[in-house]
Order: sequence, then C-alpha cells, then structure tokens
Amino acid sequence: MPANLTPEYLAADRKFKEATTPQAKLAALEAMLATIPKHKGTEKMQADLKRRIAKLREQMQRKKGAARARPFFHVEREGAGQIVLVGAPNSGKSSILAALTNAEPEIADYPFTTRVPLAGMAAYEDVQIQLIDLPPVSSELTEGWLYAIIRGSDGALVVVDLADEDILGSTERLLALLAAANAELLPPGRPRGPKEVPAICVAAKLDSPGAADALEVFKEFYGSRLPVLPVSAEQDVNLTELRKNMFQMLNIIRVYSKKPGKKPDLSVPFILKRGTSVLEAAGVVHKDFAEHLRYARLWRRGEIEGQMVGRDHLLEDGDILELHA
Ligand SMILES: Nc1nc2c(ncn2[C@@H]2O[C@H](COP(=O)(O)OP(=O)(O)O)[C@@H](O)[C@H]2O)c(=O)[nH]1
Ligand SMILES: [Mg+2]
Repeated sequence: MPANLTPEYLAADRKFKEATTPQAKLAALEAMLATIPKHKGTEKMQADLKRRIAKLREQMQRKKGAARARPFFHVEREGAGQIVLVGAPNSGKSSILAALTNAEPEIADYPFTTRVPLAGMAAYEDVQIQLIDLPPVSSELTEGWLYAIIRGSDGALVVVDLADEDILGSTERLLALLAAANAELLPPGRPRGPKEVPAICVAAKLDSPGAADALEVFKEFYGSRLPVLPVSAEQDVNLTELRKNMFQMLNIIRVYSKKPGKKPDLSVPFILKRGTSVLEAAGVVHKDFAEHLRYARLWRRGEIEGQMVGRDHLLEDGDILELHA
C-alpha cells in the first residue's frame, strides 16, 4: 500500500469498515475515491474503488426494484358478473363465500385470515356469478390492489357483523375507508359514476345472540342508504335470497333462443345487459341475424305467446326469442 494516503482517506476507509447499511457503505466508498491521492501509484486502487462503487449502486438499485414490486392481485372475470365481498376483519365474508360457492376459504375467529383474493362461482338458477372473497378493509392494511378490485367489480356485498357490538362504528369506518379509496357505495340499479360501486349490505350472523336487535338498529341508520339483507351463513338463512340479490345487482337479463318450429333452447341463457333490444340481442346470437333480421317472435312468461316484435323492442329477463332472417 502506498505510504502517502491522506488522513481524510484513512478516515473514509475506517468509516467504510464500520458501515452497516448500503447507503453508508456507498458514501464511504465515494469519500475514499474523492480523497485518494491521484497518481500512478494509486491507479489500481482508484479503479478498484470505482468498480466497488458501481457494483454497490447496482445492488441497491436492484433491491429498490424488488421492494417496489409489491404483490398485486387481479382476478380474471368469469361467468355473468363479478361481485366482491367487502367488510371489516371477521365480519363473515369467507363464510359467505364458502356457503354460496365450492370455494374453500380459510375461516377463523382471528382477523386477517384472508390475505389474497379467492374466487368461487355462485349459482342463481341457471346463471353463474363470480364471487370474490377479499382481505378485510381496515386502516391497518391499505393495499392499493384491494381497492382496485373493488372498484373494478360489478358490485359489492358489504358484509356487516350482527354480532359486532359496535356495528354502527365499524360500518362508518368501513364506508369512510372505501370512500377515501374512491369507492363510494350506491344502491344497485342506479347509473354508476366512475368512483361508485353498486352495493348491498349483507348483515351476517343473523343466528347470533342479539342479532335481531342489532339488525333493527343497523337498518335504522343505514337502511335508507343501501338495501340490507340479513343472512346466516352457518344456519343457511336467506342464502337463496342473497343469490337472487346478486343477480339483480348485475343489471342483466337472461334471454333464450328458439329456432322456428323447434322447442326453445333453455339449457344456456344468453346473458345481456338490461335494456337490450331485439336487434342487439340478435347480434349476440349471430352476427348474420343482426344484418339480415326481418322480424322476431317473442315469448314472455305467460304474457306473450309468440307475438311478432320489432327490432327496437326491449327484452326482459327470461324472454324467449325466435329470430327470422
Ligand atoms: N354465529 C355465526 N358465526 C359466523 C357466521 N359466519 C361466520 N361466523 C364466524 O365469524 C368468524 C369470522 O368468520 P369469517 O368468515 O372467517 O370472517 P371474515 O374474516 O370476514 O372472512 C368465524 O369465527 C366464523 O365462524 C354465521 O353465520 N353465524
Ligand atoms: Mg376471511
């Protein structure tokens, strides 16, 4: 080692040896490079310092990248619509998913059992609706993707806990957290703004002691804001009603097709938006129909029996359509 190293350099060298963080190590190496006497005898040392600085910088950059790549979840849509379970820790979300679908979420009486989204398919008659169980909405866990999934869904089941002694406080906190994350809840069937999610309140654990009173209090405060459906996942109370509510939230209708002279095909419905016309439905059945549709006949639950309808006629849930090109 050349003898003419400065005290500044030696101090920086000491600092490097004592450094415990990458930032401190980098600062010390840079100080060493700045203070090392620049002459032929230290050329190798200078080059070595530059290499170590570059390597450390690169390592720190890579670490930063890894820290930024936080987990992000997205659930591919399946079925007629995507509905999310939203609620405070322990409110009963996973139990509802387990009761309505074949999914097998972990259910426990401690919070934050559910950490990643879990989807299942819930049947309502002949319609399959995707239901997603989510980690709880709480001030302790604010993962951006959680709110992204909620905002991107077709609707939310806001699960409130009838066994929670502070059900009103918990609900208020929940709605405030959602609103702060640009997910305002609005009753289903209304035009939806970019920051709004159609929602109903599912008042869970109706079987628990004192639940009936809690339900009355809850309805008094929140009943005018969102529809409230009490359920018990454990005792199977109102679960069929819940499936129906989910279907209605989606604002969709089922339309069946029928070929002239044949029985209608009732095996698989066409799922269409509410407010779809005969012509639009024809396009979904087959694009040739949309181009060459001459007329259609309609059957509607006992009211209408094969009546000729125009292209602009609006369809309703359960309609059977016979298209003539
Ligand atoms: N009595 C009663 N308890 C329930 C019901 N649903 C869930 N629980 C209980 O509430 C706790 C939390 O349920 P879980 O579904 O994991 O809630 P999550 O954290 O919102 O997913 C568990 O101890 C469940 O057994 C219900 O319908 N009735
Ligand atoms: Mg859960």
